[in-house]
Amino acid sequence: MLQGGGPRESAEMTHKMSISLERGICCGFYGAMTPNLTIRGFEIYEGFLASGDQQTLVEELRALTAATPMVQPVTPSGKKMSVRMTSLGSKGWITDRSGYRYEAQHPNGLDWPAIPDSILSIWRAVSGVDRLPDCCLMNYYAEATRMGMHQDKDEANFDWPAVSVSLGDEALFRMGNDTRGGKTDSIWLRSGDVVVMGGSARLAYHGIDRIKFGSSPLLAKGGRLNLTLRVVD
Ligand code: MD3
Ligand code: FE
Repeated sequence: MLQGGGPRESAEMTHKMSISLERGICCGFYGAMTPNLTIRGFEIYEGFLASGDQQTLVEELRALTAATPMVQPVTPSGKKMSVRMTSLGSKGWITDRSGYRYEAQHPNGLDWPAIPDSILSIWRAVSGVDRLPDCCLMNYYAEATRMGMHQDKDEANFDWPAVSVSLGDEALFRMGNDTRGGKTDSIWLRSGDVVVMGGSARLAYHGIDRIKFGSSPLLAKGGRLNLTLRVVD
């Protein structure tokens, strides 16, 4: 365990207000756009989004996904996942009895909503690449939701990084190796933290062991919302 539950004042000094979501541009930016923690190639920007920007983003996402709601996916083997998911962008990640894949429509037949500029601004600020993501997968963790260790390999080119945004309750994020098993490191991700998975981290096994339900006031019903931005093809 590399980080516990203590305050992260230095992180907040470095990154809070690093982006204004309302204006969609970088401003009020106190330091270099560099992660304040790097573990196994995972670049962690603690406290990247200020709490007002987190609230704005959650409200925007609630409105955007009203017609393409979270669904509880089923694995190809028929097991219900505990996480609930929906997507934004030209492609969304889904799983059902037919397999894991990206699709252009929600299971209800509607196109996924476009990824808003507020989210693309986060990608522009930290990804280090010019191309924009095709998919923003939204994962919702209610109490007792977890995500087992896995790799993300349904995308065409693993040279592109992926970017994750944590909103709401704290989550214990476990980072492993490019093959299953072996030693791992874990960190508590908090609301407003951003993680960039590029290079060796892009194909590393990772998962969410548990959340601290009720630890954040951001989501009215509690729980955690994670956004992952991906280049699909
Ligand atoms: C994306 N989500 O959606 S985000 C997932 O917190 C996923 O909901 C976790 O793992 C969550 O696939 C972790 C961080 C993460 C880490 C490695 C990745 C996202 C990634 C590698 C490739 C693509
Ligand atoms: Fe993943």
